[in-house]
Amino acid sequence: MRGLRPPARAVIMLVALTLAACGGSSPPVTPTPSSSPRTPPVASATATAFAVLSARVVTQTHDLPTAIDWLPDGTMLIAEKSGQVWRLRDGQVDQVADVAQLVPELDTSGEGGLLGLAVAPGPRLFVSYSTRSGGRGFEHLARLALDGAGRVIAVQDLPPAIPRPVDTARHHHGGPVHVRAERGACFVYWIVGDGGGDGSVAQDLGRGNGKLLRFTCDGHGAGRAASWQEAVWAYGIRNSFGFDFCERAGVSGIWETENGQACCDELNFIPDPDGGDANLGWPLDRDYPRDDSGCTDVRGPGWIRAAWVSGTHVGEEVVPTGIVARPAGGLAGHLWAVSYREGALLSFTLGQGGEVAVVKQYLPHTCQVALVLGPDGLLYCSAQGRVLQIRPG
Ligand SMILES: [Ca+2]
Repeated sequence: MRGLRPPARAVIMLVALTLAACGGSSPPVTPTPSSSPRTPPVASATATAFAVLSARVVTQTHDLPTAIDWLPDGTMLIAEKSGQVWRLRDGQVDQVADVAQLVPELDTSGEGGLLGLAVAPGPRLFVSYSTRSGGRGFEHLARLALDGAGRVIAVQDLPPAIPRPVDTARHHHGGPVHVRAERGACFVYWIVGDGGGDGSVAQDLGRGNGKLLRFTCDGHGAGRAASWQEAVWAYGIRNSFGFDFCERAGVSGIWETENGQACCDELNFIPDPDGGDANLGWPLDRDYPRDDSGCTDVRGPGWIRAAWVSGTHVGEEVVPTGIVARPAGGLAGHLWAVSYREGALLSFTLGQGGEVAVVKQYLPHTCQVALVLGPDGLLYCSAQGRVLQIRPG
């Protein structure tokens, strides 16, 4: 993540938002980039209704929460960059794990640390984290073993750790983790960043870096070999802090936020039919052609074209992190993502063809990294030292 600049404070604001369908029910609108150097492109609104949006602090935390999920009984689990995992139940917070104690090699420098958390049926808990040992850096996807009280007693790696291509790199780690049920089977998805350097590993199918990986929940790559090499779902990824499952124009798939390079942050959609062989372009798309209308995505043979690309110049990046693509109730009708740079929520409204028609920014200085859909249908985001609930009204 570039430009680590925490939002100055949590601000509870009232905002207006438009309502439309996630799959796209609004008429297509041509995006009109903003001239502001720190505002994402904004098009004329196609509002069909308005509501009020507000944020409230759900709980204070010790560090930066990187991931939030819920147990089947409604208990909220919060993973912090420092390695601690907390549960919030009936207003009480207690610690269920300190991964830094269980894994002394945990590397929390730069963008590293405990980075992903997802709950699968069982319940089974999956996490991702980064380590450093012997001067080398690694990315891990692991399952947490629990005792009878629900506390973590061991961290069990699933695939072998993925070595970082640049051992001195402190960024582009891996990354967000989510679980999806598919035809009654459980799959865990994990994004691993390119690990720094020239990004060439993202196009190398023999390396785990720069990939979206898909495993069965027992740790097998797409039901085949128990290795990350057999688990590549998408490649050509640079540095992602968020993805979610939804549809676009009637096709199921995965929405993903991507950082950079430079101003050209991306919102990508990976159609499920392309899974296993989806190329998001990095680093071949390093040099976007740019003009006054913004960054124009280039499309190489077989690449998936970005659904949206941010600004024209360095400084116009939004640094996207968490994303929710399937909100319900008053929040439905948009994709929601966090801009780390602004600490703000971004709403993406799709046109009938699934194109990004409207982008708006809400609640500046509020959210930083995680953004998830709660069991109550509301959004939850994280910022340094807190978890917030976002609701209409
Ligand atoms: Ca790309």
